[in-house]
Amino acid sequence: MSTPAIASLKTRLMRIPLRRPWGADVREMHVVETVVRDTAGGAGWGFSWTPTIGAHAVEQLLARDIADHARGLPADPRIWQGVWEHLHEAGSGGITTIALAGLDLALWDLAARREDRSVTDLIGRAHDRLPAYGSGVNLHYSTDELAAQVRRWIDAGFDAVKIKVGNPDLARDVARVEAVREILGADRTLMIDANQRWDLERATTAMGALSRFDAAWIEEPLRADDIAGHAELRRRIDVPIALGENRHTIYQFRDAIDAGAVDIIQPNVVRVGGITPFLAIAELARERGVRIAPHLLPELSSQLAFCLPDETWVEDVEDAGLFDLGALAAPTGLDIRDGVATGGPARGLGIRFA
Ligand code: SMN
Ligand code: MG
Repeated sequence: MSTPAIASLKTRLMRIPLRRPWGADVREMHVVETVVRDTAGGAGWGFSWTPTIGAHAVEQLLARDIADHARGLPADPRIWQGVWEHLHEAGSGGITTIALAGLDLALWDLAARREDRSVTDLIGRAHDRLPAYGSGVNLHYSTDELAAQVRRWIDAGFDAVKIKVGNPDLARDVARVEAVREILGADRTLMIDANQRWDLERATTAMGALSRFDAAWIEEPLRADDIAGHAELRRRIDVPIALGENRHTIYQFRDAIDAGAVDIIQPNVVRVGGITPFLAIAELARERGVRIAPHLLPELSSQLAFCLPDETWVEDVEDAGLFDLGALAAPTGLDIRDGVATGGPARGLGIRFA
């Protein structure tokens, strides 16, 4: 039986208030729900996501350029490359790939539900349980608030946490990381994330001051675009470098890896354009022997992390799960408890917005 064609692609832009703001100006995030219907009466649900910038542009790309191009094509995720090439003059990645994820996720949901199984089982499950880490967008927290957050994670059973660094005053970073390491003890894992706030010299100095706290990785120490800078920093410091939440194509990941800029790549499944490119990037990581740790979106990323050959972390940003924020009609089945991620949907991606 041949694959039915795409009959329609519908979008719905949603604003989701954050219970725990990610900064003075980041009090909400945006989701564009996508629904693909095929000519055989099947339907698939997906979404695009962007915290602050570009949600309307993403919805317009989906509702016009992507929907117009996709109508009549097979309702099959393998159309990804052709749609990406079609969008390319508007940029190889960024808004284009964020939008394209909305189509790709809906097509994966549809493909899995056609076979009455989960996307994880359709791809091929390798793990039933994975370690999760508690993650906080907490640079703007007082040190007391930060300490309280770390204690909440320990009480919830997490053995690994990630906090922000990159304060204008390096002494403040040192004091905060020291306080957090003290609370964690020597045996729990600590990751630090600078969200691109340093330049090469500043990063070198900062990591000199922070190296004694035994971070498992320093994330986005420099502008994500500065691959040569990351490669030079990686020669200078011993702490592994993680990046990728702001890389949008497999070419950008390949170039970062081949330049020696990164130890752990962190593709965000939506920002790279969906599950199809995410899996290709994961295969690249395996070929090149670099670690991969999916960025954010635990309800979705965990479904893919369960399919990766090597065990990796699931990132659980405090109070930022789509279900916890009231955005979903029903839970996805993902369970994060005692620092371990298990479960997931029985069919498709299981992500339906309220
Ligand atoms: C992050 C990025 C975007 C939204 C929330 C949190 C952060 C992370 O950089 O790595 O978790
Ligand atoms: Mg980050």
